[in-house]
Amino acid sequence: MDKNANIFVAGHRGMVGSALVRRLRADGYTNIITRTRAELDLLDQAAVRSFFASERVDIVLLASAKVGGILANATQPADFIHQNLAIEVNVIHAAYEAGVARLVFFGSSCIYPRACTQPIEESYLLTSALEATNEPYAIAKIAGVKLCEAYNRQYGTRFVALMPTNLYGPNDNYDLGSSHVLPALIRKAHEAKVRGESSLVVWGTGTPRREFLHVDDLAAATVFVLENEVADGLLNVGVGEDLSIREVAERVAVAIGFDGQIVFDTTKPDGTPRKLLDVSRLARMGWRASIGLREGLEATYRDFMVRYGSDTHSEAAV
Ligand code: GFB
Repeated sequence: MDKNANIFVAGHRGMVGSALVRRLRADGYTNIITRTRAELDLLDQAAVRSFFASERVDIVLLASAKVGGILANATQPADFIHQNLAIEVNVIHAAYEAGVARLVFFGSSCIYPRACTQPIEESYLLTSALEATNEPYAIAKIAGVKLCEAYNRQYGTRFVALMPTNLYGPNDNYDLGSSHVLPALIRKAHEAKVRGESSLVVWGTGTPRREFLHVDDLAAATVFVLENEVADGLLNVGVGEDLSIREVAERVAVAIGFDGQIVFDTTKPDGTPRKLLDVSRLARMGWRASIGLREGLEATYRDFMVRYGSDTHSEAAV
């Protein structure tokens, strides 16, 4: 991949987008194009077409999305399906019209059926029903996968859909109403520790299992796919092992130094029982994740402390 390629990172301020920019800069890519939401509203089709008509873009990394944890998905289904569909349709079509050579679309492991065989292979897509708590989001992301495949087939584009498992890392969302499990537990364990509370409340039964990929590993996988001209439509990106939510809470408590009791709030949903990705396709091409959960957790907590450590005593903090 030409180090002078013009690379548009859509969603550069988010956890995935900022990790992509960090990695590209570290690897010597200097022509990185970014736009804030105020500068370019990806929900506005005319604005997106005008952007691609005025900017020379060689590669698009489509990390912009409406994302959130199990509660956000359950309470904002229309926003999740509308915004994600609009963003991907606008950007993928405008990229094709502008003759963009490569595009990477980012989905999520929730696109796969709730009850499929584990670990989940890419071929299991659309083989049975989705998890109800995030079906609107999953449908939108499945549409993104199909958009890439359809444009590749009809127009000869080389658009790739990467499906990461649950992500965590620097610049994550720590709002307890909309965040994913790992940042939520980091914040809750930190606040319980600094407030001297005796218990850490974990949602659900603690029995669901989740796989966690550090966002810097996703950025590394993305550059690997681009530099190795990988043209496959759909690729899982994960670490190949999972653990229960109870185990995650215990690991977080150790990393933060909280030694109180872990209690489970079973009035909250468990969501998908398990969604461990089969990572062998990308492994056969030569890429594997390298950031372990212990190391990743400690680094993420350090990032949390830099950003919020002094003022998480109020809900307004994040
Ligand atoms: O990460 P999470 O919100 O989403 O929840 P999913 C994962 C599991 O952690 C669920 C439990 O079983 C939650 O009940 N959990 C325990 C918590 N404590 C907490 C907490 O304080 N906050 C949160 N958020 N969860 C998401 C999809 O599913 O996976 C997204 O909704 C996306 O669309 C993402 O696909 C990757 O892992 O269940």
